Amino acid sequence: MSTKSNLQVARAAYQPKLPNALKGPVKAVEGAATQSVGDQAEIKALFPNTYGMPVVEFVKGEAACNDRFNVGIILSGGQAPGGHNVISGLFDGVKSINPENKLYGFLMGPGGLVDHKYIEITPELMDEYRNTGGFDIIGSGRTKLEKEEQFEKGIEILRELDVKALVIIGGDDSNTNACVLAEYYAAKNYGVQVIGCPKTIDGDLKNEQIETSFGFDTACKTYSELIGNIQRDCNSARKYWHFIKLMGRSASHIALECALETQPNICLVSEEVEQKEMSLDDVVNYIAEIVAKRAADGNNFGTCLIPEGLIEFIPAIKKLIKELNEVLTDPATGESRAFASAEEQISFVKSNILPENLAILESLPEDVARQLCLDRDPHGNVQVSLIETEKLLSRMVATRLAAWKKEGKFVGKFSAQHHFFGYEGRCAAPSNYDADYCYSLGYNASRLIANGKTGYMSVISNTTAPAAEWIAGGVPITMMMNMERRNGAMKPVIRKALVELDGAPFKYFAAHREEWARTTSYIYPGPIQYWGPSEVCDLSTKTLQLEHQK
Ligand code: FBP
Repeated sequence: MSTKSNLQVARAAYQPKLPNALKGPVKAVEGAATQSVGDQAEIKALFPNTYGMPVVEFVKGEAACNDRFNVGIILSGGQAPGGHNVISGLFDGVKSINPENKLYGFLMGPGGLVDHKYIEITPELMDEYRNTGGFDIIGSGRTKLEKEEQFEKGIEILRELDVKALVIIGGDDSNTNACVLAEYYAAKNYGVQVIGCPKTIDGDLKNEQIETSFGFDTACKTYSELIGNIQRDCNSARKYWHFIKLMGRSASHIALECALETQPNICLVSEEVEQKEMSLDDVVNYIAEIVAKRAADGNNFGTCLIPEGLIEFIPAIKKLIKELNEVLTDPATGESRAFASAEEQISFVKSNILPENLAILESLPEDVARQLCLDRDPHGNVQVSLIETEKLLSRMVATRLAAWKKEGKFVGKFSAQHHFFGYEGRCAAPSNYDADYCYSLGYNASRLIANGKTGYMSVISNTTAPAAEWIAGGVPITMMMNMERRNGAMKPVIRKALVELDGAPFKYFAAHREEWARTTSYIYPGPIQYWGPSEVCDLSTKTLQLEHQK
């Protein structure tokens, strides 16, 4: 019996599309010197060897080299569909330069580099993983690569393996660290290049140069299929309100994209909640009013999408989290303080925060307050995926509606179901878009390496056009940086892209949401398709389409 499904076997044979510019030998065309998006003087001083480098575009031309070299690769942070295709693109790219070239994968994230845990990615191993979801070929991890001793441990193994370049596949934090590593190796003249690759389902690693992070497309399509299925069920039984929390960390890109794809009755957008300075109470009122209006029309059912980071954007809670982050950091080391137990940590927090923040903390349901006080991820982020906002909101809406019922303001029934979609989509088999985009990102990284670049992010743009017309090149990571306060200190970081309220995707949503709230105008997108008409199989996200229409 085969260990693979027929779909897996057929999908393994898919040859991802490459931009024409990357087919055959390429030459690098360099633009003018660049600047960081903010705090130019500080970023320049911190990155003297990698600041100001030009944007690079590849066009057909003479190959830069056909040298023998080895490359290392690291998968960093949360899984995102298409990671294996970045690796296969890189693998095929380095082999096309010289078949003797080798690719090493460091195991379980950046920690594999520091601990010298790696495997060689052989042709047989690579073929097992082409066009599959997941990061399991080498595993991923959240170890933060930021200390000199880690960089020094890294160079030991990179030298031992004769590695010319390291490719780090990660989100904004991991690419920030990739840039710090590139600068360190350049300053020390270690001769190892570092290239970043934009990954995250959250969609928040994007800017003027990066159209989208990989994995966002497949993850949103997977969640939208599930939301569509729920909406069919909901519209069939007409008895439940479904509260659906969607991953995405701070940014609401995933929730917004899913709303554009499925037209739910409600979708909250954290960035708008912050801009309108809404309290938790205001958010509850907003939902309860829509539930009441639908009930008045005889519709005691609906769907409500909730971005995972919502709680962090309610201004009073944001202020509280800011203070919590400072209090939980040891100013002497810049590291998180260590506590013997969760209880000790909570009591330390309570006795060290401002009275107004303590009042907010104590007004929150106990489970939410507890989660806010406890552990951060290694980059200092609140672990929002652990906060059950969907249950919190539906509980509060139920209480509000019960009060309104007594006043005669609510005449219907309210019964809720809860869902959290996150892990369901992070390892989905990549859509054609992500399969092609990721393969191109990896292949393109091999060209950046061959051209001697370091401190660059692999970038593929114009991706709403057919793949043949995509533009390939590299952008200096320093160009995306500014200074931000993290864990109590100012740090150089890649600016996180939140939903822009004057951007085309949000404006489209805002123009239609009242209609979607009242009338039931659900869309049922169905599963991702790999074969069939191009308008079904090769579509990018609605977010990207709307952004490109402007
Ligand atoms: P990255 O930013 O590392 O890509 O991770 C994204 C994400 O899926 C978030 O949406 C989510 O909040 C977080 O990872 C969950 O982290 P973990 O996998 O550690 O539970």
